[in-house]
Amino acid sequence: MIRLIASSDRASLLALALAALAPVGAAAQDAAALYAEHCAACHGEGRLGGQGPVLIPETLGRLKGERLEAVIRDGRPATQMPAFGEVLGETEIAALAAWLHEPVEPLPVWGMAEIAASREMSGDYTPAAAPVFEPDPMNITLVVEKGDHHVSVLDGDSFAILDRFPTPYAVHGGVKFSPDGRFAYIMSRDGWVQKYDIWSLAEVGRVRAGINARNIALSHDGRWLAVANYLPRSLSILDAGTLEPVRVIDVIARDGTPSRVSAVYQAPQRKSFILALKDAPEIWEIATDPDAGPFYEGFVHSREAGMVEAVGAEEGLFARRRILLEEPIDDFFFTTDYRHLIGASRDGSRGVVVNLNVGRVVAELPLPGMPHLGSGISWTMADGRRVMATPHLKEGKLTVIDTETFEVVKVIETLGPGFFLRSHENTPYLWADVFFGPNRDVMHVIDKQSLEIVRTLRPVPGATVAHVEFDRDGSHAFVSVWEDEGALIVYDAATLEEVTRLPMRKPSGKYNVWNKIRFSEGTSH
Ligand code: DHE
Repeated sequence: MIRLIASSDRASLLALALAALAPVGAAAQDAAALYAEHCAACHGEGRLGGQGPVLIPETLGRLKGERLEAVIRDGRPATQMPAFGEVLGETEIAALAAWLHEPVEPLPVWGMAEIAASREMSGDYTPAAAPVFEPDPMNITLVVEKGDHHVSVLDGDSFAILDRFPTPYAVHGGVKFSPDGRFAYIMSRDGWVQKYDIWSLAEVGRVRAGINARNIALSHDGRWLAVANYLPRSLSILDAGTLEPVRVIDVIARDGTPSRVSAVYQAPQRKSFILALKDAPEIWEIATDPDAGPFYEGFVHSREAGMVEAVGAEEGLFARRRILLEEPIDDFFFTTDYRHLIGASRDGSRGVVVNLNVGRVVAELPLPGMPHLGSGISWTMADGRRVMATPHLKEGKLTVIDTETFEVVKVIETLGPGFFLRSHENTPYLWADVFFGPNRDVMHVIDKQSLEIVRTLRPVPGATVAHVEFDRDGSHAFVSVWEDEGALIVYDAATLEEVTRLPMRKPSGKYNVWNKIRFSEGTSH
């Protein structure tokens, strides 16, 4: 579905565009003029998106140099991005690609007014009184198809697709569900948040909560939806019912440095959001409890063990608490009781354990090879020990950690670095993909007790397989063949035999309503 920036924002976007197009040399001028002529109509005058995606360094990421030039020259198949190879010469394409990686300055404003103006509620949406389908609404799994920016609604019993709807561009991070499992919230890297009614199989509406966003989290009571932003440096809080903005919190470190928010997490037992700051050695906790008491009353926990200093009188809903660290950490794994988190050190060599109650680092552990703690999952061993496992983005191994002592229990060697881990309380196995390198077409199945690989699946030789979700009772595992002409493969989770294969366009994350709202063991939250 095509979405255009609201007309009320055009004036400010034009101002931004003029700033972004400010001359910094002839090449830049030329590139800016080329952009205005050929790209602005779809990607916005200020490069902040429109019918096409945002084109700024933060969203382009690794798409740079020859890869970006190739997209401009050849277009993108199965999208509305045309090939400009016949209109622009090689020098012009190279200049344009280089210019797109220049930051937009000054940083765009995206506050309450801009968010509110972007909100679009679906005119034809009527909430159904009961699910409009027969199957169990708690056994629905949403499958994000990155290939053509859609979500498929999968019935976990019959494996039928009940609906397939368009999403904003470049959905990232976990889809979140209202506590009753009825509504789904889907976020794109361009900052759009889409609300979908599973009972009605219909979009409720969408709103742009940031310009470059990371992920979303729903409060413990389902009332507030927090959006972590890189651009601007803020946390946007929306009313989860209406999608109206209720608060934009500028994320400014104690020393005055504005910081990107790497991610926001729901901490249900704590009745709070936990924020990972990218550019500051701080963790923030934001209360989602209107009665948040002295715990939140504006205390800063200092680097010295356990000392606290009062800095204000923040209390009640959205009160903020800072935890000061020696260095920024992000990509958090939370223990089941939300008392501790493990974060990854910036150099990707260590895990840092923070006790959220006392607000300080209580342990460190060796985790070389860039642990991907956000994908960590936990379970209980036969001897009663509660453990967690994390993949590593740069090494072919999984590390299993005791979550009481924070000691390494075992390092499991795999056929390459993986991205995601998944399990379910009713299955004896955890499933670990290999996402990078020559063996990215395999999925390891590992026994949760012996910690040995019991099967290595290679369903489509040469095709990336990644990310697993289970149905409600854990009897089936859904695996993505992460390719443009990809598929969702359904496995019997006990026999590990293939049950069926559904063609899909680059399926990525999959989210089962029941497993997510019940915080199923084996799901990363
Ligand atoms: Fe993700 C979840 C961060 C790259 C696909 N990713 C998350 C979450 C974070 C995160 C903080 C947790 C969100 C939540 O649960 O709400 N991801 C990052 C990065 O920092 C990183 C490494 C670099 C970046 O560009 O942002 C990164 N992620 C990727 C990809 O390249 C992936 C494979 C493809 C994509 O869509 O961009 C990717 N990330 C995912 C998926 C989830 C996710 C599918 C949800 C997993 C789940 O099971 O909940």
